[in-house]
Amino acid sequence: MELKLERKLKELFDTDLKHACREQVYTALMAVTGEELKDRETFAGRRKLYYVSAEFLIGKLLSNNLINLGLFEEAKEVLGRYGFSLEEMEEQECEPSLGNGGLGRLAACFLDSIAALGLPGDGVGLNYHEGLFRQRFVRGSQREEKDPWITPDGWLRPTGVHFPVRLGEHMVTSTMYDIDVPGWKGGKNTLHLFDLDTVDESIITDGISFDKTDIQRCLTLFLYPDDSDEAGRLLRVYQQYFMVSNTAQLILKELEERGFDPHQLHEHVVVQINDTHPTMIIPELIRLLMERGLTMDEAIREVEQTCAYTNHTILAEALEKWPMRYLEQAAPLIVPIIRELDERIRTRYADPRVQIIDGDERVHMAHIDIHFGCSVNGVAALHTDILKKSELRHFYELYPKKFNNKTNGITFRRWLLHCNEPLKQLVEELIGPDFKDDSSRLQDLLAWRDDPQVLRRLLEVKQEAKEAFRKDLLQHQGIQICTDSVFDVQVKRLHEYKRQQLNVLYAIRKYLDIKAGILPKRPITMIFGAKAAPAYTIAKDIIHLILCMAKLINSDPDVWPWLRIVMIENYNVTRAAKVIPAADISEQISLASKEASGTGNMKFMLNGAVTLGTLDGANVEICQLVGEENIFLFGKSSDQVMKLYETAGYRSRDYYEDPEIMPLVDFICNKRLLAMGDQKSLIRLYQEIVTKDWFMTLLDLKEYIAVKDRMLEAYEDRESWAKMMLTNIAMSGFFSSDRTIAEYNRDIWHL
Ligand code: 26V
Repeated sequence: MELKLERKLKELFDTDLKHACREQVYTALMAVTGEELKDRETFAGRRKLYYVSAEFLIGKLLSNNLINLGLFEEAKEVLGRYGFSLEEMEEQECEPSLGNGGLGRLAACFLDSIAALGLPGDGVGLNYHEGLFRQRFVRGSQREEKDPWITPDGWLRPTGVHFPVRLGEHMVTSTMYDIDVPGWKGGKNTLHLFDLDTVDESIITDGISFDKTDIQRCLTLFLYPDDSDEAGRLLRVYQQYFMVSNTAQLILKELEERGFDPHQLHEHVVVQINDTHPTMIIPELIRLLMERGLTMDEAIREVEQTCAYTNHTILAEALEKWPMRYLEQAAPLIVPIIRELDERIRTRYADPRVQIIDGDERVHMAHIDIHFGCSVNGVAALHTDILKKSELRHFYELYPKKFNNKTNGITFRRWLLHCNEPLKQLVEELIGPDFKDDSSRLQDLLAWRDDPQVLRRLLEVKQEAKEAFRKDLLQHQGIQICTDSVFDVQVKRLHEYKRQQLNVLYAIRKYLDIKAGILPKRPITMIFGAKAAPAYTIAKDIIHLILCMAKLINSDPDVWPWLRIVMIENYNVTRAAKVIPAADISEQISLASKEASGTGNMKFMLNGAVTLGTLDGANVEICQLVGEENIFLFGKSSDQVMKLYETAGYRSRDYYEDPEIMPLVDFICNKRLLAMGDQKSLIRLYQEIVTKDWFMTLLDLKEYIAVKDRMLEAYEDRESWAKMMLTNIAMSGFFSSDRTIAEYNRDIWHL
């Protein structure tokens, strides 16, 4: 490594490690790492996977790549010897924000695990120039800014691959860019990101606004452009068709290059459709196979056995149903195919609930996937059960064998080995290095459950991570926090169903207690981090409330020594890797039945935080693994919640009128808060909770407060808390994405 860095510095800057500046060392390190990657062999096999996804939230790659190349320790050592640190190198790397949250991060973890297991599988998506958006807080509210990430010394490589794509009335030519995905023990795969050369950043005006009708100049500017208006929704369909037409052409090109016939597609190719965003790959592949001489029947048969679909949400508003006229405008070539597929389903099944095109000429994307794919999977046991018995039950009755569960996972390379060095070291010292290859070995830690010395060391490791996060927050936001306080963390996308508002109501409760002289045993630091979709008004109102509460508390010397609220600005993968190791309490408080899985919950568990959660998503499996004595549960069950929806049995006002609840909700419109913030926003949020509260915040509020208080109490018995931490870490092995991917391969991909 040292020699290679020296050579690179000489070649690029005519300098050496002794004299180079930080920027030069960074450039050289990136280049050397890139060359090591280039030399790696690509995985090959009889059948190849294409993981198609509108999002890949890959995060910064330098450390990740060094780890997978086996050069991490060496790089740290060499840099250290010359007065540099790997952290300061990482600081210089831009984070690509090519995802919203869980779904995109899952895709990135999966790529890592596919390569770790040595399976031939590439990711395919879009090369958004400005990512999602960069979040800034201005006068207590979220502002969106563009977030450019493409730099000349980055990981993105142009390829000579181009495809013609018919977008609406125009033919365009794509360019494919590649990012290497190294395996943990050698080999590599590729993430292919498609783009249009005509895309023009200069059309962005004021924040993230641009002319959404100028398709050739805006197509891949942003991820999920605001779909609150028609032009935004249409642009999304253009993006989706562009993504899948390129993917389909790439698949057939590579199939032919490998010497196979399009008639053999399913024997050599499998396509995993990540949520419904890539659904149009089904009609597009059928179309292209027919162009290559297959009959429609043959083409459908091939594609059916090639494509598999993952569902990531049961929220009705998130299940895509595109008006047929959007498809006619953006993707006219596949419209006749979709109509034909719809006809075939109509002749097979009379039930209107399983049709592809509904009475309003809307195309139900998930229905295409289910009828014309070979597998439908949910992402946690509870989620798959709900799909089977409720959301997709009419389909489950038709195709029981297609349905299967694949509980999500996370890559331990990033979410332990990289982000929590001290914990990694302690674990390795206790149980040896085997857990790095076989995460289930973490269970060996249980042997130390009753060892006071080990438990003390675990607490010290946590303290170290809290200290590191304190510094990070001070450096990035100028906010000071106290590491002797409890770190209570809720970081995830902002959505009403995730119920950040429930957490804020707890903060209000504590604030009122402290003002009344009832002090907590120990100071509490409540840490939030969340981006809200630009057009999601109530989500932005919740951010505003959090920021107003933070300000109110900060300006009140009665309160801030006991309670702090911090909101991480521009929460992303990089910030996640800093805050998760530092967390004591992991807030997983979605309304039961609504969070398909969650993956943050797994990252916290692995890093020794204790979960405060509802029995939702993968929390259910966390609870089964650690036992009820090592998790803090509250709230109505998913069955009870679904019953309430069915019978329209929840009225938030009934709960609001409870004398314990009313003052907390009313506080949102308290005079001091209104004077401090945006009245319209606070009143709107108050009204929403009192009159609607679609995600039933008030239903679980009292129990949440009681259980959280009990949890803070439990925190004071440091040794028994450390036992809970240890149990959580020890049992988290199941949530390695290596396990998840092995299951996908065993049951669906057969690579
Ligand atoms: C999408 C949309 C789009 C329109 C507005 C509202 C809305 C709400 C939610 C979504 C979710 C899209 C799918 C998604 O990101 N699902 C997440 O997937 C993760 C990986 O499987 C899983 O852990 C999360 O529980 C699930 O929410």
